[in-house]
Amino acid sequence: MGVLNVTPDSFSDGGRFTDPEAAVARGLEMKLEGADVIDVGGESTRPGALPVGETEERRRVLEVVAALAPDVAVSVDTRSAAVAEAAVEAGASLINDVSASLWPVAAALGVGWVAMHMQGEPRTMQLDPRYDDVVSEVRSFLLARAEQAGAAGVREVWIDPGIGFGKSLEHNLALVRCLDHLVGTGVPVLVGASRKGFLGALLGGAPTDDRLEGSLAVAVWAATSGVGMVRVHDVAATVQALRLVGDTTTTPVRV
Ligand code: HH2
Repeated sequence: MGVLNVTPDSFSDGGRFTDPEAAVARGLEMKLEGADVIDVGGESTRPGALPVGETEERRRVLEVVAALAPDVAVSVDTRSAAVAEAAVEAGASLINDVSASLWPVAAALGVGWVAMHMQGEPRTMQLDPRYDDVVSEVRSFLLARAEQAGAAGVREVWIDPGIGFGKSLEHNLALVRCLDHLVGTGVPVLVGASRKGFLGALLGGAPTDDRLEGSLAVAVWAATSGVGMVRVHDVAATVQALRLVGDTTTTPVRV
């Protein structure tokens, strides 16, 4: 899953793709690099981010979704039911939902749904995240949501531990280490660790654009743990790295 943020303020690619033409070109480029899905997002959910109004989010994403959808599978990264509905109408086939609440929309529209775990909300989630047992709490939450979605009739459900969403460095590392606990639920798992802050912290304060090696290491680790899809900025490099893993496991990992 290639990341395409059509926002002015995303933590990594913010401001680079606010021009729809540049966004569509980057989406098609990621397809050529080997991405299976392009994830179009119009609202940054980085720590401290404020919500974006629905009209503005629609303005940012719909044109880009409509332009890409004939050529490549598109997911819409949104917490808004109205934006999700409009994006599906424009051609998106997957709702990537960091609020893990939009399964009724996915069920009604007959599209896939990603349920991501987040503690709190973006503005305040990194202030003091706390868990008794982060791995089992995240696992139980996601499994319950996947069961609700399945019962509602959603036919393609993914679960995602939400790296960096209301999690300390230790929480992120525990979740990455124990991805097999999520895989063991039998629900397909998606992981988004690309260029995230915990890699910067581990890599001695490396800036966002200098976290490629860490991002690749997590993608390869995720694939060997049985994760089915990784959400990344650096598609070409990730596809190359995962080709090796794909040759040594039976299930190819999607990007
Ligand atoms: N992370 C981000 C956004 N959406 N969706 C899923 N399923 N999993 C993730 O880990 C995830 C996500 C945050 O990264 P990014 O989109 O690059 O930045 P921003 O939120 O600043 O736009």
